[in-house]
Amino acid sequence: MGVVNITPDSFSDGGEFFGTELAVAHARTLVAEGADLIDIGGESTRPGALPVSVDEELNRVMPVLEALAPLGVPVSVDTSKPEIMRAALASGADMINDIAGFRTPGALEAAAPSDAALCIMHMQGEPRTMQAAPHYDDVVTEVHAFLHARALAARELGVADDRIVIDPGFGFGKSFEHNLQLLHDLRKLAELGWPVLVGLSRKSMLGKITGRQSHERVHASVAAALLAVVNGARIVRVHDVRATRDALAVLEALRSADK
Ligand code: HH2
Repeated sequence: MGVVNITPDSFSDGGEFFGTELAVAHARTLVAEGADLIDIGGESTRPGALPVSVDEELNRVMPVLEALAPLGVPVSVDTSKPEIMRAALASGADMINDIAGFRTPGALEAAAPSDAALCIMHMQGEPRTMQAAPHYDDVVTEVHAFLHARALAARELGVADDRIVIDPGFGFGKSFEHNLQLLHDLRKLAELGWPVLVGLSRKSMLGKITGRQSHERVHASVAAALLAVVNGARIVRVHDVRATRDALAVLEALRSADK
């Protein structure tokens, strides 16, 4: 999954692809580099980010979604707002990626009556304050229970299992140790049975390990994506598609010798 942030303030690429033409060109590049799926988002979720209005988010996301339709690559829309979900689904979005796990009132009801996939992500707190003092008694057990409960809630509204994707939400209300524990025990989440998506690309956890700024975290991001897939992830949300693709090709070759 290649990331296209149509925002002026995203943590790793804020402003770089702000504006419809820049965003569409970047999406095309990511597809050419081997992305199977593009995730477009009009609101930054970085710690401390300020919310964006419905109109502003629609203005950012909808023209890009419409321009990407002829490309034939599945498009995911990263939003927590039911209004954006409805508009995106009416324009053919293939996935709704909700960092709030479809907890906003009306979100599940907006996304359920469609054929699209739902990516249910775990977050403790909300972006403005989530990194202030994240606390868990047992992060893996709590994230597991949350994802299970939200997936069952989606199922109750008629969402078939093959439309559900789950995501532990690296960096969303989690300390360095929480993130590391989740990556270590990712297999436990995969055992729930729904495909696991992870977003580790360029995140601060990798900055803490390597001491590098977000743009210099490509190698660490590729390593993290590879390890996540080894630990059971099925979809990796990344900024650096070409590098990640190459690393995953090596893993695939190794796995094909495993028979
Ligand atoms: N991470 C970010 C945004 N959306 N969605 C899912 N499902 N999983 C993630 O880990 C995830 C996500 C944050 O990264 P980015 O889009 O690069 O930055 P920003 O939120 O500042 O736009």
